[in-house]
Amino acid sequence: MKIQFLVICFLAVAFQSLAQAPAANPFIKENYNKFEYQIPMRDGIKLFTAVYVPKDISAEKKYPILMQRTPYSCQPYGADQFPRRRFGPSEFIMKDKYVIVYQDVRGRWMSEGVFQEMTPQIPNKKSKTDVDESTDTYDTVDWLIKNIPNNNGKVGQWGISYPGFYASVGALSGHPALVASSPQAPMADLWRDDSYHNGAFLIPHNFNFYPYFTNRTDGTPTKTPSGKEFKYGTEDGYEFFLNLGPMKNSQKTGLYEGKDPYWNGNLAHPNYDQFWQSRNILPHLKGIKHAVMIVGGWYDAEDLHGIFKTYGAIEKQNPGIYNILVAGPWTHGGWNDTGDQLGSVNFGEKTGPYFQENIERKFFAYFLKGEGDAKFPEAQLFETGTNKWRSFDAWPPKAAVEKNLYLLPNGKLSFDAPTASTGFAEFVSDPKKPVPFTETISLDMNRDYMVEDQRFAARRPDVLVFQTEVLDKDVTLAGNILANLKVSTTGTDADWMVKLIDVYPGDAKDNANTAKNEKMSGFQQMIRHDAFRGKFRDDKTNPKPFKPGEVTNVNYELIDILHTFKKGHRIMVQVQSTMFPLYDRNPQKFVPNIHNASESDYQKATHRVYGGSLLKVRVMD
Ligand code: PG9
Repeated sequence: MKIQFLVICFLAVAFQSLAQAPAANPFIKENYNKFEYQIPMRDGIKLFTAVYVPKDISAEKKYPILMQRTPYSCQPYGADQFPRRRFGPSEFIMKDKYVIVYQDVRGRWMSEGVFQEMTPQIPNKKSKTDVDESTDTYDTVDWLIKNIPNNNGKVGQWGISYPGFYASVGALSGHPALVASSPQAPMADLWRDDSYHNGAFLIPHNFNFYPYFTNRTDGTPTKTPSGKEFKYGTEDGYEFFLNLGPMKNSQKTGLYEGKDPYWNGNLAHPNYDQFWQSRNILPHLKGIKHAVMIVGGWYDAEDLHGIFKTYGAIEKQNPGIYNILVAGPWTHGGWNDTGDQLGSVNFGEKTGPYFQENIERKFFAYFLKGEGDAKFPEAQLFETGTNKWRSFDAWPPKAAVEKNLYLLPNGKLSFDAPTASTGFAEFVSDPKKPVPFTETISLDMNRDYMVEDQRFAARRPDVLVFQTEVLDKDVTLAGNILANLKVSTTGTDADWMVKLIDVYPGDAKDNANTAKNEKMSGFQQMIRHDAFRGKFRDDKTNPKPFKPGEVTNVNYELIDILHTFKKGHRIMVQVQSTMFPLYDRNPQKFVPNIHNASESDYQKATHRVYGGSLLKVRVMD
């Protein structure tokens, strides 16, 4: 009896585990075979690589290789385990069939070695031990070409976010078989992308991210995710992070007990020092000899800077190569979704599938299979406001004319220069009651804050509002925006956030996506914003205090847009000094490292924005 009971238990457990095993995507199982390799790099470190090969590959029917290098794992592990959902850049490409390759980058998951945050590129390598992501890419491509039977000798790479960075730096490998790279929402310089925005630290974005990087702090390859379960005790990020205070207190939360080199690496480097400078990939993006397609979204809350600066650096540093830009109304990686709306804003069509089928699919088919053509415009961008795709032969467009939008002390915003740049607008900034960055109650950096109605902020006394008269014609802005502020503070440090906003008319109608608690009537849609920590105004590496009361220039860039403010709308600019908890608070008293500030350092301050402050914008006729 006992044995029967045991057999029944065993079968029950076996069945249950099979029943729980996620069902693999049948197309993948029916059309691809899977292999797993540990590929040796030139310094002997082996990188785990999963290879999915079309079953019908043969000497007569060769396929190219399409690769992603990632810190986020090659799951599911096991040659008999297949992804539940699609794999590769899109379902279209999966079904067109390629040899699809995923690789755990050095030091992550099942690969050997030690992970480095955005591995610093070694410009002049002297020995086999001088390895970086470009050499790991070269060695991987070389091995794949030589060891995957019946590949057609061509390799492409793609990736979003961190994988986007690996695609950018992989393009420097110089391997002749690498003929197409698509860095998508790539990180370029963490001090402007995911970690800081001009010195202001992104709290929830990083606080919630780095626990996923702690499954390898002992260095041994693992298939096991880091089991960090963190009890916030609330769903309200504004409350949680206000109570947490300066980031040094993260060490007391039990989440970062001082062991995490990546989170602590961020906190140890609040200035643009060698740690960040050595990780900025942009100056290295030269000598690329193959096709590149940069992809990104106007509403990318993580690597917006990386998208346009990677495209621009490659364009400038590799004259004449095939380097194109695609930007849509997408959040971070949003081109993998329908891309037809964000928050209460509707874009009128499914821009994600359009991109996947008509741009990305054709890009790889041409360069890897020789199918179709590569007659793509230099820049294919979705113009928001009018909701239409536009093509340009250069980005930013040559036809755009630089104009000034003047912030006038009476709350007006005008393209007409004031007769005298006099007066000021002022507000009291209290770090104990910072301006929220969103009305959504969340512990995260919720994606739709990038287009959220800003009336909740406009009505606060610590947010300055400047707006044009009602527009009598459409105004299209294309390219980046340069904020030239003349400011003062009664403190010795201050943050400045500039927000560019499209103000809808009172008779604007709701759309299918308008949230039930929102109205498009008078909607103040955020179009672009960015933050600047004032201590870095003259030197990002050596910060300096403000002189209380002294009129001081704070000049910085807001990243590219292509947006039409339609006739009947207004253009609005809001200026504030807190945007919490998106960014950490500035004590408004100069301290060497704000993450180590004491509660007593945080002080109210009165800030002023003086006449003569303006935004330099590019206007399309
Ligand atoms: N760009 C994302 C990220 C990188 C580093 C810190 C936080 C987020 C990402 O790779 O998803």
